[in-house]
Amino acid sequence: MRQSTLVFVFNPKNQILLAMKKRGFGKDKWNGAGGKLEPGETIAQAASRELFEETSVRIGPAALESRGVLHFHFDGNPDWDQDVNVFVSYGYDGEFEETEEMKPQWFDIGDIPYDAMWEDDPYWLPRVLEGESVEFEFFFGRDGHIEEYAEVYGEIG
Ligand code: 8OG
Repeated sequence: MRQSTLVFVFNPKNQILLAMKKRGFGKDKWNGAGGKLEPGETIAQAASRELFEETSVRIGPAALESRGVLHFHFDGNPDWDQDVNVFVSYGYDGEFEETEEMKPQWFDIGDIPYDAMWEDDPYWLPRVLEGESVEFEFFFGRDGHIEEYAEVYGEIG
């Protein structure tokens, strides 16, 4: 399956950095930074590069904590199927800046705008915020909504 990445950064006030996606897959949704791997990259390297490209902040691959993986399946659009590898970081260098792709903003943990995020996020993001690692399968129907989902139990890499 195609591999993609997703990074959530936290500040010392325990706020989470979300960014409004201005174009592409997930446009007009708040989300962490991230995207597909380039040839030769590890998953963590791709997460670090995408974070920099989308928000101007640098966090080295080794400083990103892995928090599991989400397997997405899209009925009628198998080209979109992907594994999204989730990372968190509690430290960062520099200042976040709006880029061509994303407009970043800090949110209090209690004020996460789930209504303007991917429909699956409320199933797993609260668990990641609690410090857990997660693994889920999500099946999206042709209407763009979740048809089925399941938590995957077992060892998470
Ligand atoms: O580079 P590209 O535009 O494909 O990046 C898509 C980004 O969106 C990438 O960071 C992975 C992320 N993403 C999905 N699906 C979902 C989802 O259901 N929830 C969240 N929070 N992020 C997702 O591709």
